[in-house]
Amino acid sequence: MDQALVENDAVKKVYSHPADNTLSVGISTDDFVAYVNSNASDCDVHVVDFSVDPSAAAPAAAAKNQQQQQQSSKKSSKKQVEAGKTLLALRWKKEEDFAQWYSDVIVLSELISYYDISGCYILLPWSYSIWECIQEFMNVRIKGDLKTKNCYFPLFVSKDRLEKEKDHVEGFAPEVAWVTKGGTSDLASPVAIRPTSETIMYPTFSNRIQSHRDLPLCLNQWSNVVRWEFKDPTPFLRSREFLWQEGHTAHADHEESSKMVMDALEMYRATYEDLLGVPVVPGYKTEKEKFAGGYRTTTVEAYIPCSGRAIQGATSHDLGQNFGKMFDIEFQTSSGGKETAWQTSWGFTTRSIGVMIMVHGDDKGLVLPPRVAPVQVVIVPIVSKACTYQEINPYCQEIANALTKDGSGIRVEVDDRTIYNPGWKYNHWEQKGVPIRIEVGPRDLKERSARIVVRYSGEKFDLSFDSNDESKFGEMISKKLEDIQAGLFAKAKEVRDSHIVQVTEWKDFVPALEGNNLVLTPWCGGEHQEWEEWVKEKSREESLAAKNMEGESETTATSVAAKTLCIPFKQPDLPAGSKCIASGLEATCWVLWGRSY
Ligand code: 87F
Repeated sequence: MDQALVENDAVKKVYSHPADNTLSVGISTDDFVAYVNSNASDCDVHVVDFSVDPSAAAPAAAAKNQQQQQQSSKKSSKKQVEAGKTLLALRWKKEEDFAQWYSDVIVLSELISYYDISGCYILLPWSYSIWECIQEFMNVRIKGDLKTKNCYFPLFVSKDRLEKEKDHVEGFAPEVAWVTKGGTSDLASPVAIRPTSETIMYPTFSNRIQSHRDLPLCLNQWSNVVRWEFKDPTPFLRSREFLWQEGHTAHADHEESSKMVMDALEMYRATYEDLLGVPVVPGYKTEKEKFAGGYRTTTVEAYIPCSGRAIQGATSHDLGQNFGKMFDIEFQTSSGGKETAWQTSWGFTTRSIGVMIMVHGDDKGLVLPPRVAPVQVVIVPIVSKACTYQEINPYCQEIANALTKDGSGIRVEVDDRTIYNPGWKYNHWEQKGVPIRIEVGPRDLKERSARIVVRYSGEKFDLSFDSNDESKFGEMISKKLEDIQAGLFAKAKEVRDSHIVQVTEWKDFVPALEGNNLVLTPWCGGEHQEWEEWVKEKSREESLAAKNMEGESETTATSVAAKTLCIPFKQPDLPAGSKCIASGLEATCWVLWGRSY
């Protein structure tokens, strides 16, 4: 709590949102402090004087972030930063308290700033640049392989339109945000803010598609969407507004639309694995977990080692003709008949950035795969009395030029700021996850060499910089960046693979979950949705017992219960006579289960 609030008599009340953010309670500062410190709450008030200047060595942003972190910390913590002290390092180890570690990382690395509306976050340039890398990577494929064009539809959707496809919207209705006023006057009919764009786009599909010659119609939009979640928000993973791309396509037959579904999913696999270095399991959603408006849903599922949880990375839907029938998307076939178009939709969001942070980050902060790092190489001059900036900077610039020339495309920054010392800069760029640091000191200047430090492995080595053959230095660094990219993926994949276990008897199921694993089991398949529910309940019960817990809160975003993640495309051999883990019926495939986000 800000000391100014406690001391200033003019502040009569503080406002808080106990339990539910639809209500605010105003009470006197004294009563508030007394309440929080009492046994009625499980935390205590820590008073911080925000007016004290941060120490000279610290960047102003870090001091500000410190305040925001304290505001955002949910738990009572032994690790509060003392008044006036600046946060220079993460307060939490990843294994020690994963949630606190994540909050520290995203703020210290300057990815996120907090905002005064719950569930909404500011994407600072560092995270927005990552999103731009993702956009670049995907746009090449969207426009190329998928032959899909970018476009933009309006943010607002009328009530009539939104509710046109009743079945599809029904389950989602509580999350729709509405605009009810323009200035002070009530709108004659409120308009919704898009939670997804099927109902916004499909009337256009209906108008534009008349003949088989108008097909396929393949549109993509990059936009924001709003889903008014009531579960606890987490930056990137679950926010009320987020950024995404949504692809919507219409085709003349099911074969073509099915191919589009798979091609879009392959793009998502590539974005996770080849760009973000995050291994995923591609597969089909079960009937219970699929998008209700469609015919079949495919997904890529990622694994977060520290929490042992799975997370849906992206989805690609085979919509069949369901929406086509609702929205009259009909075309004249080449033989003169009428047919309803076959559609697909697919989406990928800024959640992917959160997954990447959680998978690669370490106790020093963010670890970025080179292909998405806004800065891939940072050059830090080491100055001293004997060797000044004037002497060393031209050499640093020479190295930077060698790395960027001939369109080699390496993203390099020379940190020649004079207000920070080298140690501060090492720390700063490590927190921000820059893959390679090049340290340049007096000895390097003399010997025309440089010290290379690799962020993810800590590896250090010297590399000589031959001005007659600068390209060699550039090639070595390019090669190293590729090795880092591959190394990060291999490391994540090894961890992920070691946490997928096969279980064939129920008694081993919850113990496997408790070991932070995803669980592959034989399963009786599509017609038996009730058994999925059974596993959910039974696993919740047994997990709570294993953890000595009584129950789960309604608003918690994560549950101890397991659900199906997908039926992986890549199926292990299923021995004849295998029985479903839940029903005991004949198994038809392996299904992947896990606790999830
Ligand atoms: C929330 C409110 C209203 C998800 C919602 O997955 C509607 C919806 O339709 C809704 N949350 N969905 C499903 C979205 C389906 C689909 N849309 C295009 C995607 C990928 C991109």
